[in-house]
This record gives sequence, C-alpha cells and structure tokens, in this order.
Amino acid sequence: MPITALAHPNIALIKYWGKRDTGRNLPAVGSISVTLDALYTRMSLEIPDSLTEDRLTLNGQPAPSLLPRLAACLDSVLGRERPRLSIDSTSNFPVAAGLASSASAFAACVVAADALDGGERSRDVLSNLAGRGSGSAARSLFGGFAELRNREDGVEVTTLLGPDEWPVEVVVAVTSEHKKAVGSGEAMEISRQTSPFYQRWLDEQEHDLAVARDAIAARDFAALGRIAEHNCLKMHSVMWTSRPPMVYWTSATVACLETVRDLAAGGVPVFFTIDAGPQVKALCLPEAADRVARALGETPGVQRILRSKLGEGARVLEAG
Ligand code: 2P0
Repeated sequence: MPITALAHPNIALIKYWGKRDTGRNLPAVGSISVTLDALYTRMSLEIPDSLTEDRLTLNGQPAPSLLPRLAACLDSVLGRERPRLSIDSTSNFPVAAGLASSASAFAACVVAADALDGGERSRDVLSNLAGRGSGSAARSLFGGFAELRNREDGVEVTTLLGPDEWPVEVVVAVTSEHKKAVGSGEAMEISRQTSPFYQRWLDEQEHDLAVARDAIAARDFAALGRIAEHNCLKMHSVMWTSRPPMVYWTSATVACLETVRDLAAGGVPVFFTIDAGPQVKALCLPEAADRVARALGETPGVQRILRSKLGEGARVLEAG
C-alpha cells in the first residue's frame, strides 16, 4: 500500500536569497512565509516488489529529470541502502514557475519517507531534511505564518501565528506557466558571487525580519505590507544587479504591481510580493479578496487567478 503525504507551498514575505553553505544547502539569511491552503503537492511512496531503480511520475507523466534531487532527499531520510521506490507526485498548480513547487514537493517527500520508516522523526528534524532538498521547503512543514532562523548546524522553523489566528488571503496572478530559465539555486549563487548589493541584502535582513515579526504579532497589516514589499524589491534588486542579470519579471508582472498599488492607494488592504518567477502574489485581508481577485484578473497579461487562505504544515494523508 502506498503512503501519501500532502504539503502546501509557502510564499515568503521576508525572502530567502543566497546560501551560506551550498553543500548542505543552508540559507544565508532567515525568512518569514505564509503557508497556502488551496495549493498542494500530494506525494505517494510505494515499495514495489521488483524495482531495480526509483521511478517518478509527476501529474501522471514519467519525470526522470526531477528524480536525482528527490532520490537524494529520500536517501537523506531513509539512508542510501533504502529500497527502490515508486514515487507518484501530483500538484494542482504550475511547477517550476515561481510558485514554490519545490517547497511543497520536498516537504511532502520527507513526511512520506518518514511515515514509510515508522514516522518517528520530529518536525524539527523533518524540516531540516526538507531544507536540504530545497531551502524554502523547511518552512512548508509548518502552517500559518512561519519563521525560519539559522542556527549553527542547520535551521529552526517556528510558527508565528497559526492559519486561523490571522486569516489573511493570498491572490496569485499567474502571468506565465512556463518553466523558468534559471533555477533559484543556481540564480542565488550567481547573486552571491556577483551582485554589488548582495552584502547589503544580508546585512539588512535581521532588521526586516524583526519588523515583520512585530507586525505579525500585532496583526498590523499595513506595517507587514510595507516591510514585505520593501524586502521583495530589495531581493529583486539583488537579482537584477547580478551578472548575468536575473530578471524574472514580465510586462504583466509590472502591470500587476500597478494594480496592487492602485488598490492600496484607494484604501484596499493589499500588498504584493514576487518570487523567482513572473507571478504576482497579493496578500490581502479577507474582506478585500474578491475585489483584489477581480482587479488582478482584469489586468493585461494575467492568465488566471489562484486564491488561497492560509493552510497547515505538511502531513501524512493515509498510512499503511
Ligand atoms: C523564498 N525563493 O524565500 C525565496 C524567494 C524564491 C524567491 O526560496 O536552492 O527553491 O532549492 O534551496 O527554496 C526559492 O528557492 O531554493 C526560494 P533551493 P528554493 O521563498
């Protein structure tokens, strides 16, 4: 019988960009994110009788190119002598297009692998294992507002507020479903090595984290929006000033920013964030969500709108 885990992607409000240790995939800075409820990756693991190699299907199609990273993640949980596995992964949103698909995939992977092995590991251990697969995945073990902090030997993620404690909503304007040209991991390394703003980015992160942490504790939406937009634009400034430059934005991305700014100028509680892709994520208070979704849906270049409340951390769906 397969074991299935479900994990949601998360969207960083205070971003992770850059690694302090590429070998162990440790982030250079802490980060704060929200875990989404409506988007998910569901991953099933099974030990078939006579399999000599791992096998991966993604949304029903064979996906051998994605197998090495997932196999390494499975090795990190189950050991290299583990049995060969049949892995079936399904996501209900575009993969590798700046929607944090690696976060939900690796979070689901470690939770399913742990369950296959008895389910004894703590959330802290699983979060560190997920982070080795993909830095942002460490945060998807936790729901609501989550903060990742560096500690000497790894990372430590905590829940700042659970999903029901401050029910903000996320409206995603999907402007392109194409896979991005440069993956985040490679792009971060280019930024670390070449952007003249990289050190300043590192130096200011503790300040941004503290401001966001306080805003979340006080449920001060406007203050959270100001620091999140600033942090996002600072990260993109680092990307733009890398050599070669990494510009993930399109004209539709810019149009969405204008839409969000116009709404905010009219008193609507909304702010934007953008990750390593052209999609714009608007965070808003629940009473504004219909209006924000409509305005973004009417913005030129927007292909579709995804809406989500905040969700729970990664979990096993069915065992045994
Ligand atoms: C984040 N991003 O904090 C930032 C903001 C994208 C922009 O974490 O190399 O897939 O696998 O550790 O986690 C995307 O990078 O990178 C990411 P790896 P990951 O959400």
